Amino acid sequence: MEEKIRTLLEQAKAELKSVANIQELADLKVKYLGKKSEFTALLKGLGELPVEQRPQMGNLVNAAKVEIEDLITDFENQMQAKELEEKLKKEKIDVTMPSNVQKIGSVHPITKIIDEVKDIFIGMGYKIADGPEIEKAEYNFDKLNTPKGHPARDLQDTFYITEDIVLRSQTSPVQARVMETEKPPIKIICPGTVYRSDSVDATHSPVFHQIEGLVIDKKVTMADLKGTLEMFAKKCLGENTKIRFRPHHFPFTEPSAEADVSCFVCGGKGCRVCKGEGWIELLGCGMVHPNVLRSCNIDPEEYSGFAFGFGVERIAMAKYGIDDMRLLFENDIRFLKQF
Ligand code: 2U9
Repeated sequence: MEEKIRTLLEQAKAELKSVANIQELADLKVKYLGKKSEFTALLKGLGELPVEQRPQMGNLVNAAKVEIEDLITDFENQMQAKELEEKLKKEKIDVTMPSNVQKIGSVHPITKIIDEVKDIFIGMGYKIADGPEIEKAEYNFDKLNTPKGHPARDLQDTFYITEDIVLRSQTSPVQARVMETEKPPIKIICPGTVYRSDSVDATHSPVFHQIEGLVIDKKVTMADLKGTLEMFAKKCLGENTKIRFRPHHFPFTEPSAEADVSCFVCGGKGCRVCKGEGWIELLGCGMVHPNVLRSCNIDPEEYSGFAFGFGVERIAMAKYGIDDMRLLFENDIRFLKQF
């Protein structure tokens, strides 16, 4: 029996050497250590031996089984380590490979101008106000001293949804709403999209963007308006920028003015951007009309204020040298990626 145990052990060791994969190893384990293995048969046959030989033979069989089990376990560990190593080698990432370039968008020039203007006015203590684009005619016109019959209300110029509801033609209704709900002092700017029934060409679009500002407090004067807009022009277009005011008319301000800035390309000498003028029209402005204050429940005897407004597209076109407004709305990536 001793001989048989030794032979089985040697046989198992020899077979183990030629095992090629985990499955073959599992088969080997069943063959030598399983219920139907020769070792199990030997253990079962111990009862046929003389009583005094039984413990010794039992020990020999069990020792052989433990030896085979240990060898199999070692072999199993080695195989698993080898497999892992091969897997890692196969899955190795080449960090020097060029990556797939992610296309990252850029900020639209209109948004850039709006962000810059917001920053400048926030720096001067203003708040940003927002309001509906579908607006009551009452807020778009009546409260802004533009009663029924006024030429600015022409059906040809504004998109009417009903007789009383319009797509706002300016962001001024936002200011009217703030005046109604908040007590002065008020210092706000209102950037937003506005709509006018214009045909598309190089300088017009039925959808465009405006930024309007409003300051209401006690003793606000035209000097505050001029100082504020001069400061804004210098911060927006450069410290050497000059500003001039020309009388104008708006229904919601009195007196009203248009403001021009010295050309920020040629400094005032005359060039292609300013069309040889040396000046570029920047915005409209004025002292808020007493009728507007009254219609928004603010007493014009106690409070006064100034307002201003400009079209963002016009500023973007001048600043970036864009000669056709349509480029700002076509979303052509070749145009947009320049900003
Ligand atoms: C309230 C009272 C007064 C806002 C103002 C302008 C002058 C102005 C236009 C310039 C070109 C807009 O883009 S544009 O068409 N705007 O000239 N806007 S004063 O005045 C207000 C606003 C709100 C309650």
